[in-house]
This record gives sequence, C-alpha cells and structure tokens, in this order.
Amino acid sequence: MDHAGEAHRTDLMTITRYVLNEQSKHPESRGDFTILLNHIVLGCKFVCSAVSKAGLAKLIGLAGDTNVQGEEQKKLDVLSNEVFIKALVSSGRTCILVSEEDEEATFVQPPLRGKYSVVFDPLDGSSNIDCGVSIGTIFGIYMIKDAHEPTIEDVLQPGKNMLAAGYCMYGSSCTLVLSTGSGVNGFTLDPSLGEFILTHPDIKIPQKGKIYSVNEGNAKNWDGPTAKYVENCKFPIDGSPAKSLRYIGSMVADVHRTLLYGGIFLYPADKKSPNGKLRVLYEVFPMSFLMEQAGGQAFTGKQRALDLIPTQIHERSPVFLGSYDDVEEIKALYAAEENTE
Ligand code: AFP
Repeated sequence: MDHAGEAHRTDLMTITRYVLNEQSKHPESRGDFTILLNHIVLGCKFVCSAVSKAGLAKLIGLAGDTNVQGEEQKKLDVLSNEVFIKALVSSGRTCILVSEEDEEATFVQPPLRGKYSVVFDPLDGSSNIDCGVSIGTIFGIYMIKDAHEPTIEDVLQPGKNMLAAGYCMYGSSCTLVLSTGSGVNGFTLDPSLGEFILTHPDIKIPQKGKIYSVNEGNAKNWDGPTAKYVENCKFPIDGSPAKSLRYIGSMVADVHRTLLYGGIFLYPADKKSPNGKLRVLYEVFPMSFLMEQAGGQAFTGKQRALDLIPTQIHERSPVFLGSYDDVEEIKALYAAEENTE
C-alpha cells in the first residue's frame, strides 16, 4: 500500500466535515441537525450496500422469497424503509416521520423525541430494481412547532418551510445531493473509505437546457399547455434546435441528470390522474427545493411548487422542474391558457 499517497487523501472534504463547517456558522447550534444528517447519511450507506448486493441476492433467492438459510428475504423497499426508520428514530432528533412506505405518519416516542420531522421515500423508483437501473432515497426535513405536542400539521407545511432536502442516488456510483438552504452540494461515496466526499460543490443548474424528460406514453391524456410545451421541445417555433428526450422513470436519476445538464423534468396532470403521480411531501417538495437552491424553478401548473400547502401526507401534485428559462416557458403556456378561459 502506498501510505504516502494515501496520506494526501486525508484533507478531503467529507460530508461530516462539510456539515460541521456549516454548523460552525451558527454559534447557537447545539449540533442536533448535524446528528440528524449523520443518521440520514448512515441510512444511505446501508441502503447503498443492500442495493449493490441486489443482483447477487437474486442468484441465491428472490427478494420476498426464502433464502438458503431458510430466512425470508425482505424486499429492498421494505428493508430500506426499516433502515431509515431505525436510523432516524435512533438519532434522538426526530419527532414525526412520513415515509412513502407507511400509510400513517410515525410519531416518535417521547424519550427519543427531537425537534425535526423527516419526510422521505426510502427507495424511489423501485420498479427499476430488477433491471439494475439507478434508484434513490429522497428526503426533506422540517422543524416542528412544539416537540411536546407534535401534530400532523407539523408535516403539512409548504415546501418552502423545509430546512433541508436531498437525495441519494444508487447508481454506477452512490451520490448524495444535499441542500441545507444555502446552495446545493453533491457528495460521492468512496467505498474504500466508507465516506461521502464532496465531488460536486455548489451545483448550479444551467439557465436553459437541451433535454426534456417526461413519460410521453401518457401524451394522449395531457392538457393543452403540457402538450403544446412538449410539441415545442420537438418542433421549436423560434428556430432553435429541438431538445433531446431522456426518461429513466426513476425520479432521482431523471432529476439528477436535469440538475447537472439542465433542461426540464415533468410529471404533469393528465385526464386519468388529475393530480399527476408524484407525491408532494417526499418527491415534489425536496426536488423543488434543490432545484430552486441550484438556480432553477419548480412549478405545479398553477403555482410555485414550494408554495403548495398539502392537506394529506400522501398527496400528489403535477410538477415541472428544471432550468429557469425552460420552466418559465411552461409557466407562460399555463398563464396564456388561463387568460383565454
Ligand atoms: P416506482 O417507485 O413505482 O418505480 O415509481 C417511480 C416514480 O415514483 C418516480 O421515481 C418516477 O419519476 C415516476 O414514478 C415514473 O412514473 P411512470 O412510470 O408513470 O413514468
């Protein structure tokens, strides 16, 4: 082993060092938020390890089946949910947890209660697991109003009230993208160190992009502005080059590409699903928060996505998010339609 070479690596900006640096900007901080983030990071490392073994696990027994030891193998999404619930509760810093996997919110028992609530999708894009396509965890963090008397209203807050949001993508590498409200940073897991290293500092989304990302199989049910927007991506009326279509069907992967390369990701309403498909609390809000922090925009077809006030924990909303100018175009089409009504 080249110890001299390895020594150079100890000045890396790990996610722990980054979060501690951020904490030091708030002298009043008691480190609760840092502890919570550390537990989220731990959950991501566990899920990353489980996802990377998923193909192998299939060789010795299908998820949901019984393995060679006679133990039942948990489905990855169920396992990921348990991993995050345990990691979050044991942090001692959470009060209410909302997971995509659980119908009801989890209220943490008083001895382990803290002042934050976390909304999350432990394994988004799970229909892509079996073919090895990138999937991810999405999370958002709120401060609750009163730790002694938490209520469901504490998580039914508009996305603009989030303190932090992020996602971890389990792909060819494991990448954690985080915003604590002052920009967006990306960290890549170095498996040899077991540490997330800052690899994408201060991510800014390009002002305008060359890619649109949508499930075009739903086109026959779209409303006028969405149909017109996508038509314009393919046959621009101003003579600009047509946009390329890229769609993975895994929100974390589609949003990650959009954040880095620019363009627009849309999951609009359609006649069959008037509220679209994506969930407000743990899909639309965290991704919209990251987009705005990176200089982009997120719109629901009616309003700024982060202004939406959810009334139910698993509520859905249409969303258009990405480069500032691209979202501006779809906003103009919805505004024009409203004026003709
Ligand atoms: P699954 O978790 O069922 O795979 O859904 C993934 C998802 O919630 C989101 O990650 C994708 O952007 C979106 O659904 C894809 O939906 P369509 O398959 O309808 O395009």
